[in-house]
Amino acid sequence: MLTLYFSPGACSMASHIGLEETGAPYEEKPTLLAKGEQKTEAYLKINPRGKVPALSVDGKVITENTAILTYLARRFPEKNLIPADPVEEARCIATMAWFSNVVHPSYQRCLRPERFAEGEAAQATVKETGRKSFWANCQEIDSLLRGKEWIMGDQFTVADGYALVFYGWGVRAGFPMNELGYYTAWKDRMLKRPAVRKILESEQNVLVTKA
Ligand SMILES: N[C@@H](CCC(=O)N[C@@H](CS)C(=O)NCC(=O)O)C(=O)O
Repeated sequence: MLTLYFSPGACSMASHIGLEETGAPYEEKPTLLAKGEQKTEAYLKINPRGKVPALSVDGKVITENTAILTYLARRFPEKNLIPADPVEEARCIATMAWFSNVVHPSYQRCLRPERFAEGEAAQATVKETGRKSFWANCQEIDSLLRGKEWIMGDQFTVADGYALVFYGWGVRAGFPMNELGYYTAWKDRMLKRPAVRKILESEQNVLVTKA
């Protein structure tokens, strides 16, 4: 049994989309960050770091989007959710690691500067540099998509669902995402995928709620 712990609007949407794209049955366990549910005793038994997503596979827990998505893609090879060629597979994992290690933290600095510095002035600087980095990262994603259908080229992969998280966050935080032509055209292709649309609607993501 696959059970996904996620919070609507959080980075866990990457794993939620990946799981839905496998077509496999799974159980959903919404764990609402706004209510602090990631810090409850029960959830800390699932992920002691108090973060979403977490995927339980017959009781064994996998954390980190990059690991969850790689696991799902390998478990359901018939869905072609990661390149079969080992070098291309590693490049796909590298892209997801960059999303996790660089892109996600840049957004966190815009949203939660108090986690990175004390005092109003220092936090304002963290926020401003976070905004600059996040925007530069979105521009880099835009160039990664130049001339391509999907992040890895012709093949849709689990990295695509991950990249959509940041597009939504950019819209939510008021960045001019529609200036990023390749990223925006790709986002429109993503919205045409039934599995993607289903998860965006179920999570009430800004990309489907904002006309
Ligand atoms: N690198 C991790 C990041 C996980 C993470 O930071 N999740 C955030 C939501 S976007 C979270 O659970 N935050 C709750 C908190 O920090 O209290 C991954 O990709 O899974």
